[in-house]
Amino acid sequence: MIKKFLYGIILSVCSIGFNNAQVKVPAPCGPVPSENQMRWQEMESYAFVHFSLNTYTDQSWGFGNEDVNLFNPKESDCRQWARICKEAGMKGIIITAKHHCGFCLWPSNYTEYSVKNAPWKKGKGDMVREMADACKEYGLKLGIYLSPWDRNSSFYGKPEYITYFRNQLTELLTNYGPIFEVWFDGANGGNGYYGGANENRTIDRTTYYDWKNTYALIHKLQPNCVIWNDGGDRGDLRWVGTEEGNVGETNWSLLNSTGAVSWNMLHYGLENGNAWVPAEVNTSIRPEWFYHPNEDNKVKTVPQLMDLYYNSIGRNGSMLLNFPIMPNGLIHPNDEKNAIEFGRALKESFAINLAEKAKAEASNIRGNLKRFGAEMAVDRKENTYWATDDNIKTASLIIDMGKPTLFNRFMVQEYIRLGQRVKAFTIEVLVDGNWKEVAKATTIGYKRIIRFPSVKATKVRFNITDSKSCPVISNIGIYNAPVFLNAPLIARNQSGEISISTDDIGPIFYYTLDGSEPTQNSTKYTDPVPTQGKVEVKAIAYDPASGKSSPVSLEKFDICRKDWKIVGINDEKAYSILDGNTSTVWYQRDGKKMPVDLVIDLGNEYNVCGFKYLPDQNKWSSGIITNYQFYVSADNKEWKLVSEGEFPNIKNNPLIQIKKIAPAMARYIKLRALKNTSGDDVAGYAEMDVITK
Ligand code: FUL
Repeated sequence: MIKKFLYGIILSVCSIGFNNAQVKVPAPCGPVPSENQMRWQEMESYAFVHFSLNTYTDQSWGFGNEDVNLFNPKESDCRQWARICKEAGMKGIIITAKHHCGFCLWPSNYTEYSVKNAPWKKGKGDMVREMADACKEYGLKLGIYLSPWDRNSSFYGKPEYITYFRNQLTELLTNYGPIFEVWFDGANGGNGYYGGANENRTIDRTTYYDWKNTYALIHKLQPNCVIWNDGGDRGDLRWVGTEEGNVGETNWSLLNSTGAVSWNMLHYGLENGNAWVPAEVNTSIRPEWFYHPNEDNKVKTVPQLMDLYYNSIGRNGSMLLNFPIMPNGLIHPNDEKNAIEFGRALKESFAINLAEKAKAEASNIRGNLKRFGAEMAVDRKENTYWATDDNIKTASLIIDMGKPTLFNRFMVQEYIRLGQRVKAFTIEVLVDGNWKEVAKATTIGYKRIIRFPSVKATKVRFNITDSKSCPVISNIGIYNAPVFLNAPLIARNQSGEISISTDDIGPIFYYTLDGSEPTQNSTKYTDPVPTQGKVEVKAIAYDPASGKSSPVSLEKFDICRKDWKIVGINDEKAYSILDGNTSTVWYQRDGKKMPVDLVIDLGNEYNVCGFKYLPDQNKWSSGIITNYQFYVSADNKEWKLVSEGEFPNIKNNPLIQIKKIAPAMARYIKLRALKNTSGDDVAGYAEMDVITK
């Protein structure tokens, strides 16, 4: 009997062993990343640098006729750029070798419009070479931005341009060592200098560039390079539909390999797409991409950069953060300071993984095998993972930290070499013997980081509540990250009252009106503050509970708009364009065809030297003006045209548009809308203001 029993045990152990040997790694689920995409995804964060003739003309898009003699960055030092990016934790730099104006930062053999004819280094300089050398020195990878749209080239719009473009691409991909990414901007505004033609040239974006053959050239010259292309044939990576610095919380790394891509697809990916096309989140450390002195106090603060990190890398995207270069050839000290502090804050946030020393157990383990066990998700190794049996689509993993522990971040990664699977999950924590849900989320992908208010708990339960196929989780982290307060928002309404606010819960505000730095000894903000005339407001948020202060916010307001009247409009709502609230918009849709005029009576005569126009912040609204004329008048009868042109890149980056004019005495101003982004006759305004002397 005993013999029989032992025999039975031996037999069943053997059969478990036999079954285990049969348990294979999970089959891939849907499309999977290529080796190039994998290498790129693991970089996580890298930089852009925007530098060109625009840097010298205070423009965002050059027309193509700007003088090459302007380019003379006397102190230029790509090593400074590389050092800052390295200290900010970045792994590479993409340089704007050629922006839309056509000026080349390298001495191209195919055009005269390049550094070779600029005074910089007596025409012997090569900024791409210096960038490549600096990247090498700092252990960073090099990427290339080459604008397909070229407003300088006489070839643009003709078949010859494609050869010109490929010749330039060949120079860049042959002479500067390994390139990790090429970036093809989709912008195409139409008009330009085009070798002196000064005309509008339109192309068919779907056929003109013949991307198929350009991609083949890239694959031949740089087989390890990934391609970003906005609007052309499907590249290896996708844009996320905004330049604000976030991708959807639900973010599938999939799209269809052909067909049109809607905004939703860009922002959220496509759950059942047939191609792996992961998201790259691109944004600038300042509102605009190129350097503009008036943005020196608009540099993203550490809390804003941390938000960017969580809204890009923390949502299964990569983070591409731009640094504008100043005319002297350096990154501004404000940008440097914030970027380096951001790097430190990141290190501090993720220094200690509380899950690492913890015990892990799972509700289901594939074939009950150790190599697919729960501990594989907390072993720090990239190539091991916790996986369940094939038919399992819901499962839990408990992490036991042994004692009550304080934390506020949960990080999870799927083993994406086998595809992206998880559709939904929750996080619960065990406090005083009770499970409490702290977060509910959707997709994971390469990396997902969830933020929640600090909680002290012994165990964390990660529940996968829906999955396309059996879950495969490679890594889990639990962290107690420092919390940063956001700099407050300062606004002034039409009657001149200053208000200070924040989205954070709890802080109080201190402010100054005399230019001094606000501290806890400054005036405490309680109610809107009445002001008159020009005023400079600085404010901080302060959290009494933690004793922490936010970075300083600074806003400079021009004359008070109290006496302003919108002329000839009987709609009271029109005054929302003067209310200081950037989210209220007024649309002029009175059936008139473009051009549409907005006339404002300033109430008194002023020496006007510019105007500001903030478009609707929703890029899909009609009414976002792209081409304008600006007039001034003393009597609302005789008008003088003082400025005209374009509001470049206003749809993708709906910034306040600031246009300076030669000072002119005026009581009335007129903004004439000539064209908008949607090609209809609506003119929309979130805010209007003037700059006076
Ligand atoms: C946009 C361009 O038009 C901007 O100037 C900038 O280069 C940004 C990265 O892409 O579409």
